[in-house]
Amino acid sequence: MAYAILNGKMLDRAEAKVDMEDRGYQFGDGVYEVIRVYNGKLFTLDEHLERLERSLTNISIKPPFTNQELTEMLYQLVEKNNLETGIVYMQITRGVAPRNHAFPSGGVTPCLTAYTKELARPLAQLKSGVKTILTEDIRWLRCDIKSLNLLANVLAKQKAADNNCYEAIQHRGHEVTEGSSSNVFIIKNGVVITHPSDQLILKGITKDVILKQCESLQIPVEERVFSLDELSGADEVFLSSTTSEVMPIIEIAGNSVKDGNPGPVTRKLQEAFEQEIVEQCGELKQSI
Ligand code: PSZ
Repeated sequence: MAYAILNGKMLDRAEAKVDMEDRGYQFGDGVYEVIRVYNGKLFTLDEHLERLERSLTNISIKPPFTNQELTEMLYQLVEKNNLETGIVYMQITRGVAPRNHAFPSGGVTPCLTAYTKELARPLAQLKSGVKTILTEDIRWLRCDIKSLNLLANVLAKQKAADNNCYEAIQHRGHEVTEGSSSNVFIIKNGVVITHPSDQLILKGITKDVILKQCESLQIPVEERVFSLDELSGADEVFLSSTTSEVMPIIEIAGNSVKDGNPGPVTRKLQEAFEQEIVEQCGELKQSI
């Protein structure tokens, strides 16, 4: 049997039901996190819980549980579900109330749900690299909040899928922001360049791990806006996310990145990322 968490209680997944007037369902009025599990351990859990807290604060939802309580709950969930390699999905909405755009005046109890899913590392793609398309970034101006409102991201990802691509790289005019569910990095003359973590992108946990590793590997980093021209002229391009790790990009809108193979700096960062997984979660059965 699979288990899920609903408002602090461990339930049979099939029994864990939410009211149709939950504001997450009606307005997307909530935030979420996806956390990677390797060897039954939650990778960069503290960083995810800190970001969740920030997202909640930004939309004026008082955290219904402390990070300590969440840590205990999520570990119980992973153990109950015997999860080795996969993800934990967790969301918190403002709660259930009669439909009205403004926050419920009498107060409302936030609704926490969490479940797990088995998911292998995308090893074949981590080796080969992936293809991408370009699409205009039509999202709102608070992309730093990990909001449940993902309609623009969903449409962008579907456009990628329709073109047999792994990801859609978004841009505001000539400026590249991020993928539909990932951060984007380019490498030019040995320098790693990626969009600053401002309100136009999500401050990826994976991005931050990679930036720290660049520092220890003495790879120069420029966190600055870069253009579509810089993207197409890059030596190497990769994307990062909780499930995609350090994913080489070998094609953008039908044009190959350099010779169409993952480059040396990307490979070095993949290796460093695997080392970080091993340090936090123990030995991996397979590596890239
Ligand atoms: O399973 C999946 O496809 C996942 S798990 C996490 C993501 C996708 N994406 C997170 C994300 C995002 O949605 C946007 C718009 N930008 C960047 C990221 C990367 O964030 P981290 O590294 O925290 O997962």
